[in-house]
Amino acid sequence: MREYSFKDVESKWQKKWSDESTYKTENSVEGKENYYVLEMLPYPSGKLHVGHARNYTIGDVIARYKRMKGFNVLHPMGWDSFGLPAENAAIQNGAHPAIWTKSNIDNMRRQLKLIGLSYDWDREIASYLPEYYKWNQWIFKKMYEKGLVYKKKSTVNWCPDCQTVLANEQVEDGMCWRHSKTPVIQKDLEQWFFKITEYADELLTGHKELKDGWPEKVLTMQKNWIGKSFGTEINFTVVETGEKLPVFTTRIDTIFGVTYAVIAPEHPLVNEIMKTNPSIKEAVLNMKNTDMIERTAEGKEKNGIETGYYVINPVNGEKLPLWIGDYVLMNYGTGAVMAVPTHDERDFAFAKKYNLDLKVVINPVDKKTKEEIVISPENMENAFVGTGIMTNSGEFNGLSSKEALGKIAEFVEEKGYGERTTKYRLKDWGVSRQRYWGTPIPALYCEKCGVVMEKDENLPVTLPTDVEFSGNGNPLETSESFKHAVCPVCGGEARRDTDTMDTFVDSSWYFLRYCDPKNTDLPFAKEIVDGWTPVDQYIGGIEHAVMHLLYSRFFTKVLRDLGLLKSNEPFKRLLTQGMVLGPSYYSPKQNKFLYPSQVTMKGDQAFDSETGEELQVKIEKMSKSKNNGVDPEEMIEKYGADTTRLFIMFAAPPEKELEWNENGLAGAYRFLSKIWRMILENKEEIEHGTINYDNLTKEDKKVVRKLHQTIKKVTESIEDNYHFNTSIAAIMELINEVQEFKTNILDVEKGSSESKKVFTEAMTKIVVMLSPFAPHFAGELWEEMGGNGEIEEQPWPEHVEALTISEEVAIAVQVNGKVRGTLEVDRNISKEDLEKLALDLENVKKHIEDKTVAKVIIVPNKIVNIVVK
Ligand code: ANZ
Ligand code: ZN
Ligand code: ZN
Repeated sequence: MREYSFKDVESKWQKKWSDESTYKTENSVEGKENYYVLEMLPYPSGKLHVGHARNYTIGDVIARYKRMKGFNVLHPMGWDSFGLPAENAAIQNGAHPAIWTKSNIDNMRRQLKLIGLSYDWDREIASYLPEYYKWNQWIFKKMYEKGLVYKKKSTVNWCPDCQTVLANEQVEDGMCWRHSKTPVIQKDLEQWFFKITEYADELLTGHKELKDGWPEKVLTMQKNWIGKSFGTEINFTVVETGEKLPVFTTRIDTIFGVTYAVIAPEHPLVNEIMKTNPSIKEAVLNMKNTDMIERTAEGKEKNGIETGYYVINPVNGEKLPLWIGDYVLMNYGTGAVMAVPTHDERDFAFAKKYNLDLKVVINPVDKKTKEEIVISPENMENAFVGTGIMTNSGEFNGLSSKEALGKIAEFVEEKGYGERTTKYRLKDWGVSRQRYWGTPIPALYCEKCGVVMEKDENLPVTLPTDVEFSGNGNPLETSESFKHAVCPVCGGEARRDTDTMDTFVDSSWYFLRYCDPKNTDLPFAKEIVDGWTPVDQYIGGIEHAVMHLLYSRFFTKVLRDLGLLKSNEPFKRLLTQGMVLGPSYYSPKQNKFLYPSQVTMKGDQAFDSETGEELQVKIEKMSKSKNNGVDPEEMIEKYGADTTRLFIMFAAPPEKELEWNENGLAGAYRFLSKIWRMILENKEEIEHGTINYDNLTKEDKKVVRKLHQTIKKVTESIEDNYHFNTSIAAIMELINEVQEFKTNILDVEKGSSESKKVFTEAMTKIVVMLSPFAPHFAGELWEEMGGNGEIEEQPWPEHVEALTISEEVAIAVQVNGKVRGTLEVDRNISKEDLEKLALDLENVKKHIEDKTVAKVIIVPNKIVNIVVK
């Protein structure tokens, strides 16, 4: 017998798939429905990590399964290839970012092919290529013409090391996401923005369309991110200037309990106050330089500056002190807050710290007696944030606070003090980056014409090569050829914008480009994209819940409104795969993590092989910093791609965490080897042909039944949220049964032709069902068994319900409604025979001995009830 040599098998099939373009996809195929399965495209960092391998294998199994189910499947791959690391590499070693990027892509593409992923490589895209980013510029222009792109000065997060603006999401605990030791500072810059807020409401209501296909967790994260609040904007009056100070509150019911007001340090009023009260300048500057994330962190101590100014509460004319506070954000609401320390936690902490007044306006209600509990400020240890009965609130006293919320809002509107409004936490998307390795923004500045967009026929505005990567500032500004341009309107001299776009722009519509990747007239043709989108199944990490997944939804809606496509949503179903975990080995003495190769195991305990020191073992997310990652390529080298794929799919359902362990891999390898041997060692038992079900022995029937039960189970588990682990477990059970059949029947009795056909049928279906998981292996065995055509062309097996049912049924036998025995009988037994068998049971005989049988009632396949008198 030929041994299972995965290397030969895998390279053979990979070559064949490539030579024959096996996975090339047409945009439509007569009689087939389109199905689009997509994994989030990778950043070409250089090497695949195990998380990639898991993500893409899940997608590949789905793609292969759907093809066998008769769909015309689109399964593409590409590269999110703009961004900082390429530029940092350029700074370090002088090579142009394109060179670094291209060689990383080449290596990772080679690795993807080693996994045996069934991509249509003809549709590959890379965002760093002008033929791709041209369309970023084109879409930018279209959005500009629609008023969805604008420029404004704004305070931005700035990393002094990156010398660039960071998105809020790129700030982690006040530090740069790439420089964990560099505090982010605040800086005012002119920036381009996308008006995502114009779609805030639709991004929320659109969740209705997604609720069946997306994890609830992701929808909740988006909902919180968009942060829609209903409230009231009410005007206080600044005593010193007579000007209005609008504040936004969601708790207008507490308006009589306001004891001071707070504004953000960036509030325009602060500049005026500093003119008359310069002593606070330094404190204000300090406060402004603390970054936003830290300022608003929960539980963070609140800092304030007393202004010496006062405001008037419109509802009761009270004169209240005005403070500047770091817990108030300029870019939410109006940047000013009416503080009610008795009923708001943040205000309470602030008032306690600075000894400000407290006034209770809502009393709680006793849950049991339903009576009002009068609380007083002296006894409060926390703010009372619940609902209750109104007090100290003039004409609203005695109302429930819930009712008062509406009544006071009406009152405020009637009196003209303010209005009910809706606010969102979602901010417009700042897309300007002061970096080289991104899509140039197609804007120019002309002295005569102002801000103008480059002409369509001059797109793409390509990245120049006469640039210096010094590590300081924006390299684009060092290019003379780039900066000096011709005004597309007047033909005079113009200066090009040297900002590039946030790379999230690239990934906001790439899934549309795959549908029509070579289009040179448009980003994509509408009818082609409409034939594929929304993407039927999207797969990626939960870390993209808010940015990428929200931006893609925004882009889809914008492109729809531009008439470029039909869908409202980009991704019909979303699967967020779990993390891959592995053991980490920490040495307390050396204060570092050791590599598994440096560790010796004794039972469950781990020791440093060199020093003998006992190490701390922890199962945690694989990461470079913990030295606990596995290299997928090494695993493929050692066990083969099919084994690696099978292990990944078997070890956990896709959405759950997966614990890597080599024993599991070895087990998967043994499983495949067992099937290999069962087929190659028993070639003389292989007999294709139609099974005559009437001629089967009891043992034959048992195998047939198990086969059909397995087909059912495997298919149902896949259809139920892709629980591949359950599918594989079912196939393993079937293999054991077939193996028993082979040893006990085929080997011993030299089975009949019918038994051989049963064996062949079972092995054939096993190979077909394994093919999405272990495609090279299945292809090889299919060929060995002399299957017709290619395995990829085989339809997914369907079970026959009747064949899943056992022919023996257990029937309860009752006498006057009491169970007196059971019978194992053929399900097709006649009523007469069944009645005879029932009356013949020893225990039944005992109970009817001295009585007369009046009636025998038979419920087919369930019960025989003997009625006696
Ligand atoms: C008075 C009040 C009394 C409030 C009370 C709450 C409880 P959400 O629900 O997140 O929209 N607020 C308003 N603008 C703010 C800003 N720019 N920075 C920080 N806080 C701000 O939060 C709305 C509430 O957050 C508002 O309602 C306001 O405090 C505060 F018992 O007004 B409230
Ligand atoms: Zn940085
Ligand atoms: Zn001009």
